[in-house]
Amino acid sequence: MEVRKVELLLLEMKLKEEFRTSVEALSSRPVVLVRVEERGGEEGWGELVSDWGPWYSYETYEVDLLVMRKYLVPQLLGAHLEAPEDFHALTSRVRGYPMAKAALEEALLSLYSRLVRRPLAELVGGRREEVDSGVSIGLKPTVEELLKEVSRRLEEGYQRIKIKIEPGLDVELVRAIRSQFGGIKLQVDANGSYTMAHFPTLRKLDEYDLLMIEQPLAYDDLVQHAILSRKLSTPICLDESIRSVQDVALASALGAAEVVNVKPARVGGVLKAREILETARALGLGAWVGGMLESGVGRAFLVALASHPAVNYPNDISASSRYWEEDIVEPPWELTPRGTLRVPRAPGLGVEVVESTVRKYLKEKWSAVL
Ligand code: OSB
Ligand code: MG
Repeated sequence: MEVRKVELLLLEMKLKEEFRTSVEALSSRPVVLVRVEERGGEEGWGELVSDWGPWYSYETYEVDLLVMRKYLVPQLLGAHLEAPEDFHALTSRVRGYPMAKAALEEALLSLYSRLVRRPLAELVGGRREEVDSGVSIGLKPTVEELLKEVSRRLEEGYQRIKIKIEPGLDVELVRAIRSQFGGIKLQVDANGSYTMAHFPTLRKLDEYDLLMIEQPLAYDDLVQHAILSRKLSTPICLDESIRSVQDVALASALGAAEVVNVKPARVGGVLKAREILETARALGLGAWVGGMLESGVGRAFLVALASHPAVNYPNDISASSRYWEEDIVEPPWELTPRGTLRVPRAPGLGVEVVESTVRKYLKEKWSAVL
């Protein structure tokens, strides 16, 4: 496969509801779509998920656009790739910027899927026909609002609830949810906002039979997670701390986590994410696929990846309607009555990008042609 043209489309997509975490409050997302076109005219799509600012990761959409245009796209244009895997060797001189690489790798992967007429899921070792859908709920102004949202999501059929927490907004929320909704599948995500000084609070959370506590401590501190893990019975899940296969091996050796949240964007692509899933399984760690509030384009890759047999918890992959009034793909991603999303069998994304909707949200566009 040889890419002749790369287009980068900057969209701004308004979220239905503000999404607040311990690191930011987000009301819209910068969505950069990558469209690659091959010699024969076949196309592929990917999505850049980096944020307005360097809050969750050091990457931002503006910096990533620069890195893509100046360093990654010029290496890709005209290069002969046997398979999407070759993209990683081709760009290995570029250190870091996993989200920028993931966006381009996804576009190549969906292009390749169309060229060889095999579904995306199959290309990443997926086996399932449906993936288990959970929902991630942001911090709310009041406990009542949180309970209303949990109730609505359970009615919609989501299999498990994840809530964001931060110091001061934690035990009370979990206690309220447990008393109103009983033994539902429930987990919390702190986005690294606690330290061991908060141990008494974390110890209290340990009493609520949570599926896991996600990224309680700083992203760059595996040792403290290992210490915490030995003191709690609730499994520790790592998100921000895991950027590579080596990080999973280290976390496992230290006993810093029992579970990993695997996000293609955070680890440099869907193929990298697959390696991490397989490493986690080999080391006896649990795993599931996390999200970055993807549009319908990025969601296709999450769904494909979550069909991998190493996934053994519900995923942060919700339906289009949880995020957007109008998604940019047709059909939108919809929840089945079983609380799952169906894994498409059609090659490419498995859904169509709706150009007229893309145009509505479009702010800027760049293209590079060979
Ligand atoms: O920490 O998992 C996270 C969204 C943006 C950045 C970080 C996180 C999240 C989510 C949302 O929790 C998951 C989703 O529904 O896409
Ligand atoms: Mg997280």
